[in-house]
Amino acid sequence: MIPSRAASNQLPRQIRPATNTRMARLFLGLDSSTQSLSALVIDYDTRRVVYDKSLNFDKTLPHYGTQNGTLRSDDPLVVHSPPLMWAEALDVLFAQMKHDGVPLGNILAVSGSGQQHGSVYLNDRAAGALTSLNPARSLVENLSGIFSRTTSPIWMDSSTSAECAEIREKLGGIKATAQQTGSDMFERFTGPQIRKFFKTEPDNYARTSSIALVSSFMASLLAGKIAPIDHGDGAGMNLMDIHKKTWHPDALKATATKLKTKLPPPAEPWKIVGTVSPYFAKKYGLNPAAQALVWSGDNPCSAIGLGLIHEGRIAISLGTSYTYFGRMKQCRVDIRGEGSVFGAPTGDYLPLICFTNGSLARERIRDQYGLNWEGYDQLLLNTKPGNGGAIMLPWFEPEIVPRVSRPGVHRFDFDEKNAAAQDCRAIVEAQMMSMRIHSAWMKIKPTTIYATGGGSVNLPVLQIMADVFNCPVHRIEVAKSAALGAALRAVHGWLLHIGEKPKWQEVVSVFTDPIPNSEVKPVPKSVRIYDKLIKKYAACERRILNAGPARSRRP
Ligand code: XUL
Repeated sequence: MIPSRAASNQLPRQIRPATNTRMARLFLGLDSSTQSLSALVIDYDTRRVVYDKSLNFDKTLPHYGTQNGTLRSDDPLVVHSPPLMWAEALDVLFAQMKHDGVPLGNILAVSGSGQQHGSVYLNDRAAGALTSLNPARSLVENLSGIFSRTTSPIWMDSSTSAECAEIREKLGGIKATAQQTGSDMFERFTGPQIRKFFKTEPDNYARTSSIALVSSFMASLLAGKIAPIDHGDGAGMNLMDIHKKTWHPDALKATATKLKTKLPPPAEPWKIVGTVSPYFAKKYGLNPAAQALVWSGDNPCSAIGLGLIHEGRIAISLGTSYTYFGRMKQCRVDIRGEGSVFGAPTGDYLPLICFTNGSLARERIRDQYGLNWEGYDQLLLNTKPGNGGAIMLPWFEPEIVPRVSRPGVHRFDFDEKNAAAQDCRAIVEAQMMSMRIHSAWMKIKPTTIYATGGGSVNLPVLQIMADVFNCPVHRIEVAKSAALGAALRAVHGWLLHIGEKPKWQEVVSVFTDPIPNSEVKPVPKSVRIYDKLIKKYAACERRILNAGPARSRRP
């Protein structure tokens, strides 16, 4: 059993620790991500993570031939995964939990998180197979012959530009598409992926009686019946009316024929699909009365796992790419089509923007000057906030936000003698100013920022973040934020189910507390400098974007 960081925290008074006389209230969160399947069990009363295990697809299930969980073809734009691998992983992980002595019989509810956008295509045998899963056979054997498409396109697939253009045009352009579905058409979103299947494999599309997302497919296995798609993940399809949270008739029509008959209804994120399938109870000893909730996407689940339950609390994840997301009470979409709005597990909205040039871009500069991260930070600290007016547009790779299809790094007003140090600072200042500019459509003034991901250990980066946003920044541990969020969603759904009125604040308490003493406060003088500099940054960006392929002062 692995105690979490939360375990060592002081327990708030209102939370009663489990005693020997009371059975622990355990909840299971699963996370079916691109590369792995994870399980996290939490003890709600003691606020402890009591079990935490991950299974890597490539290593554990090499017979599927995946690389980082994906199947590649000659076309680099096409990226699929085998859905049977996800099912087999579920068997392996439950067997592992049983072997590790996890008290599965005490689990009260299960929920999960799935990589967003990926789709699974089932034929008319699927519903019957799911209701009669035989514990004497493996899931793979039980599911044999239920797929109308053996592989699933996933979020990394970008082969649907033509389909995006076709659907967008029918919906009335970028602004209208975003206003209706929450996002402009994106290649990885499920609608354009379904359209491509409909166009290129019409017979197999016709044989498809049910289309699932990764999340709803996994929930269907757990519940032993076709599970609904929750509002969080449903919004990542370009098929759901983001306001009414029902399938959008025009989007369905623009995507493929008879699509409505193939989609389960969208459901609230706390919906209980049923008790868990007897398959898991008989085979692994899972509590037969445990409630199986709908699953959601990894970003909505992470929002809960990070404690983003107040509008104004923002998470900035500094990974390979950077993401900026939070909670939004009233739906506002990005009519320029850069950002997305998903449903949030709290019942309202989750606005999200994703930047390709995150750590990756900082690594380029670090390597260019032969530095390690300490050396990088030292050079950065040789310069002052505002960088003497030097501005960089760091588009080493094509960028999502703003949309930049032809990469290029653009520098303005650099001092040639101090270029290395200025580069180190310019890139971080650029990333933070760009986040501030391109999150303006959310109309949410950050009051607390939670910094996560590998890059969040760099204090100078967090200081620039605090100064640009004029907002305190805290570090938060998130190794398993999606699985934790799924477990907390299971708690919330179960409490509702037994007639309580759970408050999110209480559900996430302790589990999502920031790292103690990690607060970085904004420095007023620097805040004023960035308030001025951001106008210059925006002007530089406009100039380059309007000019097309750009000029740079220095290669
Ligand atoms: C979000 C997105 C990814 C996937 C995989 O739009 O494409 O974050 O959810 O993690």
